[in-house]
Amino acid sequence: MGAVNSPEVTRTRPALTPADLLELYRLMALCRTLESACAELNPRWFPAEGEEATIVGSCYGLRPDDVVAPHYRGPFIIYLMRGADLARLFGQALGKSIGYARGRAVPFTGPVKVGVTPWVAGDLGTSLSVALGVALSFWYDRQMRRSPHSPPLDGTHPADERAVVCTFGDGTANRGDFHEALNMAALWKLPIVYVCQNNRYAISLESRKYLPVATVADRAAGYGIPGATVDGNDILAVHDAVQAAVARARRGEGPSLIDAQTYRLRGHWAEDAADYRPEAEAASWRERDPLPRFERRLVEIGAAAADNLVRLREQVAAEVDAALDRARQAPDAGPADLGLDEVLAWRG
Ligand SMILES: Cc1ncc(C[n+]2csc(CCOP(=O)(O)OP(=O)(O)O)c2C)c(N)n1
Ligand SMILES: [Mg+2]
Repeated sequence: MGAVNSPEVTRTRPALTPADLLELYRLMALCRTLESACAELNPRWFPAEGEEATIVGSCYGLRPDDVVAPHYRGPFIIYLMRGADLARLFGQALGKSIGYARGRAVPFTGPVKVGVTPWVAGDLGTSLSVALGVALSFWYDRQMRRSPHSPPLDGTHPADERAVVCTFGDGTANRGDFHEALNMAALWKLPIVYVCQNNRYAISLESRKYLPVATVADRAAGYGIPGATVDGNDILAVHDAVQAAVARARRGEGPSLIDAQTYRLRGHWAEDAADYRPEAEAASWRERDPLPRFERRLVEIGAAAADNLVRLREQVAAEVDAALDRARQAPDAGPADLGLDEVLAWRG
């Protein structure tokens, strides 16, 4: 059975401006460049090349007071979109003292101050529960403001419309945390959008060996929430579907589940040659690479000239080089960065 594409999720949003389209392209190019830099630095980096349309499209256009709980593959571009500093993110990947967690957490975690959830564990699925907690806190604030004991509301409070976007992998969708989180979110109509960054693999296992349904979005019916599959290599399709689901969450109508179908162009880790995948399969997905695809579309619709896009890519490459230099020159995180003084109190 294919997923029923609920109208709540597939309804078209207002058009993006030409400036938005260029920004989406710049962000995708930045994502690709910084991911390949991280993969070069660390053979155990989880490269996101090929998944940029899903990653950027899901998180573009959110409000600063929304919260994103990102998948571990490709979170840096999301942190940047929310206001993080690229050199500090590279510092994070390199275990430098300028890294946001100063060597104290998994390298792909991000700064909570920009409205993202931290990675509290490398255990897959736990991030869905943390995201659920954030959505619950938004819901709770809303209930408190509407309680008969609160002062009367003067129109809708903007904070009542905050939403959470939670992205995760297709393998992670089989964790118990996924089912518990979606069940509770559906029951209480929590303001959260679940986006499966479905790259068809969990390490070397292909999804047909662990997914008994055609798409992850088929599971939405089991929770009584809208579900939709989208072409995860088409940034506008992803953005449209997620924004429609976010609007629904803001209206207090509850969660949605979107399966964005994409492909991991590289291995699970940077050093993984991914030779367990048929070459023809990888080749067919390389033809659907979201970056050149969006580039062709921008040129076709007259939103950008090809040379403009080349210049944008050059600017992105220079930005990544400069940030990387700054991170490399920073001191390594050392014992002082462990911050024992922040977690232990000594009695003399
Ligand atoms: C609870 C748990 N089980 C297993 C692992 C080991 N593991 C790390 S990444 C990964 C694959 C996850 O696949 P998916 O969710 O599809 O994300 P992708 O790597 O494809 O982006 C697995 C099984 C883990 N980190 N946590
Ligand atoms: Mg996967």
